[in-house]
Amino acid sequence: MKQQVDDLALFGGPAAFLQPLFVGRPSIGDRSRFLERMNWALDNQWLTNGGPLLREFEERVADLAGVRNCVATCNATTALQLMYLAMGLSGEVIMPSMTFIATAHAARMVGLRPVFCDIDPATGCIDPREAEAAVTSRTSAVVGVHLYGRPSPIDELEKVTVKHGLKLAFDAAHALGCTYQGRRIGGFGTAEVFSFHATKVVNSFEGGAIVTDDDGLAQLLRSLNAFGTGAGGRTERIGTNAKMSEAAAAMGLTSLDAFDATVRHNRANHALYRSELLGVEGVSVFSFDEEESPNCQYVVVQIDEAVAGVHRDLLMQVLRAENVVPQRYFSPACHQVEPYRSECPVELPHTERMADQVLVLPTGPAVSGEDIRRVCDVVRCAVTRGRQVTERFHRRADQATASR
Ligand code: T4K
Repeated sequence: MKQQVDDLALFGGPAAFLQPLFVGRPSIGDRSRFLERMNWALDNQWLTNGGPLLREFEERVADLAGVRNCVATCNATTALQLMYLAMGLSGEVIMPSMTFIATAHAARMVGLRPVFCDIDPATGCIDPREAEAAVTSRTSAVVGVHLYGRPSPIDELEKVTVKHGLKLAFDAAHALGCTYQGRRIGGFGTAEVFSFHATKVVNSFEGGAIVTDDDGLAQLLRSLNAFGTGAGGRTERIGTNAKMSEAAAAMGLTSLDAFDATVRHNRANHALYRSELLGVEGVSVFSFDEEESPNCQYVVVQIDEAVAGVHRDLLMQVLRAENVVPQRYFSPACHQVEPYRSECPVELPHTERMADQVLVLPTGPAVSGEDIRRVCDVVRCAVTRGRQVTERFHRRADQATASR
């Protein structure tokens, strides 16, 4: 137990963990099943270009998302680019700034201008009123992000986009298996994009997918995904190569096999973090509606320095000294980094506050209840003695400067 500031590793105490405890350890599933699938691909010498493993992966993702079509890609960033292109977007696209930079960069990569709007501070997701206020004659679409798996306010966004004749799509990178009002994420807007990066709840090493109920759009996406090839194998348009390989699909299928168990584990981890940090003033744990099948792949806390006496960045240093490796998803927010900061300066107070406070703590199949108790022990010690930690840290830094 960390009782005093002296017990913290940052100030000379023993580290809580011998090995680093990471956010985003991959959910690998049954390794022997993965190797079986790989052996099968090698035995049959079919490694990419729409092989059987890829097709099975696409079918299972479509089922999980409750949609007719899934087009798997080499990663979600490229999937976003293809989705934007296939939707025929132009000019400006309104999106939240509280997201991974890929949501915005993918738009820029295909010649669109991301226009950032503020979030609802209660949910972290795009605020539909702010989205509507950002509409101009150049706007072609609104892109919502289901932040950490919490669904965007889809109904309200639909109203805004219908009213202004805009398209609607979602970056659902975090939201595999989650629902909105009981309906599975994947079938909203024109299309949605999942990520299967190594750090996601289902991983295919690197991977992504666009899911949609629009069969024509899916056909166009398949073509864009493979050099602009049409159904007869002829080149019909400009396209790229963003295909998912059989090796990636083998990993994706194996990770999907483990999906239910991973989510059960994540939910238990999330509940434990909540109970361990309950009543620690200045720390709030981002919650999920249990009725909406949250995958709980991220445990997100917000540190209110005014109450805790310690800033999120210093708490992060405290944790790192203990061999805990948290992440600041998403700080800085998109509008706070180049090129957007210079090109389209904008103030988004709720986003900026959240970006200043947010910290993602380790979870996933590799993180046990005992690990979580130890992480929370450090957080409790550092936050309940927040002012002391801050003073001590600055005093030490001043002494180091003076002795130079
Ligand atoms: N939209 C949204 C809303 C997203 O969050 C993302 C990606 C995208 C779109 C684009 O999806 P992809 O194009 O990537 O499919 C990570 C991921 O690279 C990125 O996929 C993810 N979001 C983002 C939130 O996080 P980093 O820069 O934090 O990754 P890295 O390498 O620092 O790893 C994070 C932690 O995971 C580390 O503490 C170590 C651990 N880790 C990582 C890898 C790669 C492992 O334990 N094993 C591993 O193999 O971006």
